This record gives sequence, structure tokens and C-alpha cells, in this order.
Amino acid sequence: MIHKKPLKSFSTGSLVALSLSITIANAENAFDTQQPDTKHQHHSDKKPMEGVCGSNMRMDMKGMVMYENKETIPKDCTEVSEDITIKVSAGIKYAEQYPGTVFGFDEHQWEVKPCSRVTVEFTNDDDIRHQWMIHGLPKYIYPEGMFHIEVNGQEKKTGTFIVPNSDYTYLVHCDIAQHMEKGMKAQLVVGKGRGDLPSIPGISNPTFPDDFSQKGKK
Ligand SMILES: [Cu+2]
Repeated sequence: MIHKKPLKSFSTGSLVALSLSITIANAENAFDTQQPDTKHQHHSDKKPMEGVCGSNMRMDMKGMVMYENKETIPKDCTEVSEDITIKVSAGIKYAEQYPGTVFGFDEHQWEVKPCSRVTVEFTNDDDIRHQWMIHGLPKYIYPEGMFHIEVNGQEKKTGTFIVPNSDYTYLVHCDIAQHMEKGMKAQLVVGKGRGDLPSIPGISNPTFPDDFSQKGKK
């Protein structure tokens, strides 16, 4: 049987292309209403502004937060049960204890109560891009069922979302090519969860383990 990945509906490349095009569109609109001098002031700002885009995404040179939700309560919750902050670090050093992996998070599982408002403080310890991307959230709140933080290099970004009122185990990963396959895979357990996902470093075995044995080879 072929192992499929049904959750991955569009690629990082398309997300980046989308975000760039939205940023450019917003920048053009902003400049249309500004005097030329204002443009130059913008570039000399000591702290660059984080841009807010129409598709519920904010981004700057450090990275982006997409489909953040601090207010909308899922239909099956009457209120936010608790505010919880998860500190996550990402980097190659977290792969050292898991043979066969290259990338990792400092922890690969987080547990929260149903209806929690979860704030993720995501720190990237590497000089490359990493993401904390969760799938399977209700699509009437989160487009593509997704919430996503991306950090370019050694920086930190924080974003917030609210989980529904059911026991569920959500896939969290980094969608940069091969990062999930090489260790950047984790799970957010809401309530009792629904069992471990496969191939979570330190938590679960792969569904289809690699076989590096030399049996039958000449
Ligand atoms: Cu990554």
C-alpha cells in the first residue's frame, strides 16, 4: 500500500509566492498614498513594521504568522477554557538524540485542554527557514484547516489560535522540503487525543520503517 499524505494540500513554494505577491500588492497600495519622502523614512526605520495582509497573514523580514485566531471561538466551545503558551525551539541540534533525523523541535508533543487558546512562541536556532505548521483545525475558522508560523533564520515569532472542543491529535510539522521526513514532525494532543501519529521522534515508530539490512544482498 502506498503511504499518502492527504494533509498537504499546497506547497511551501506556493505559500511563499502567495505571501510575496500579497506583500507587493500591499506595498504598492501603501506607496500610492504616500509622499516620496515617507518611502525613504520607511526604509530607515530602526524597527521595520510587521505588515498585515488581507488573508490573515502578517509578515516581515523575520518571518510570518498565517491564519492567526485570537477571538473566534470554535462552534463546539462556549468559551476559551484556558490560555496556554507553548515555547518551541527548532533546529538541527534537536535531531542529535534521534538517529536518522537531521532536523527537530526541542519537544515533539504538546498537550492542551479542549477549547484552549494556544500561543506558540516559535524560536528558530538555525540559519535556514523553519516552520511550526498545524493541520486539521476547523476550516470555517482556519483556511485549509491550518495555522502556521514561519521564521527565517535565528529569530522568533509568536502566534495564537484556538482549538475545538474534541479529543484530537493534530499533526504539527515543518513543511520545508524534507524537514518533516527528517525529524521535524510533532503532535499537538488536545484532551485525550486520538492516538499517536507515526514517525514522531521520541514518541512513535514509523508506519513503514526504512530497512537498511544487508539481507539477501551480494
Ligand atoms: Cu524546518
